[in-house]
Amino acid sequence: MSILTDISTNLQAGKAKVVKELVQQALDAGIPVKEILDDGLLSGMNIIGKKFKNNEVFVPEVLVAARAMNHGAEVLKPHLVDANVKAVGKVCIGTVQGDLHDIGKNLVKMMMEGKGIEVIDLGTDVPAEAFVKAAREQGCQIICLSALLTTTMGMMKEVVEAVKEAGIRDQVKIMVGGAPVTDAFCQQIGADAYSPDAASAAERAVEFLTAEPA
Ligand code: B1M
Repeated sequence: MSILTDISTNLQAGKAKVVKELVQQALDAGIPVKEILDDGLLSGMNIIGKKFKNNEVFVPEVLVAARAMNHGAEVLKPHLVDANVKAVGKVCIGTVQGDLHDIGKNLVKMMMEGKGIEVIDLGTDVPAEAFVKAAREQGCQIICLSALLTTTMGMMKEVVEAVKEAGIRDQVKIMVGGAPVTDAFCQQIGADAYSPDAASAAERAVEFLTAEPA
């Protein structure tokens, strides 16, 4: 069995400590970080997702798998940092109110930090006002929103509205992502950019932060 299959299998079994060790072994063996993430960690998470959908596993099993995923990703974190990165700006990120999924958000945060962006992580279940407060008080140039549920993605519109009401819409970009979110939805709610994955979200954020003022 390859080490990547091993990572996937142990992640599905929720063995966080073993997953951490295997990820380190994979790095030591020179396997590229993206391969470890895609073919080890995310592959395991996808299998758990399918089993969850088919009622073959339930919330407790998914929770321990998610914990193992986050532990494994932490080991990859230092390797996601580009060499010679300069500080490019400040972003606040969170999973919207009512939603507790944080794996995608954490990956976006890691990729952004790897590009020299300072990321204020507001966590999960974050109300619209908390995004506005963070943007105002901490001077975030971008608000990044994650949602994994069709029932919570509507909260993204509330954040856009709250930012408008606070009178700071022209100072802050709003980026959105998460499995049920689409580019059409992004446009419909008046956000600035949709990204399908963590790497493209980080690239888009850098584009916003380094753009010449209009
Ligand atoms: Co939940 N869950 N879950 N869950 N869960 C899903 C999302 C679901 C699709 C499973 C299913 O039924 N097939 C389903 C949603 C259905 C729907 O709304 N259409 C679902 C459900 C129903 C639920 C509960 C309601 C179940 C219940 O209690 N009956 C409940 C809701 C709790 C709540 O939030 N209020 C629930 C609970 C949970 C757990 C707590 C057990 C656990 C979360 C643990 C955690 O996150 N710490 C969990 C998990 C793990 C999943 C699945 C299995 C995996 C999600 C995940 O982490 N994927 C998921 C099934 C699936 O996706 N196949 C499922 C990996 C992650 C890397 O992908 O987050 O999409 P993702 O991130 C991607 C991109 O989307 C993008 O970058 C990432 C990778 O590059 N991205 C962004 C994400 N955020 C971004 C933000 C950006 C840009 C890009 O900003 C700019």
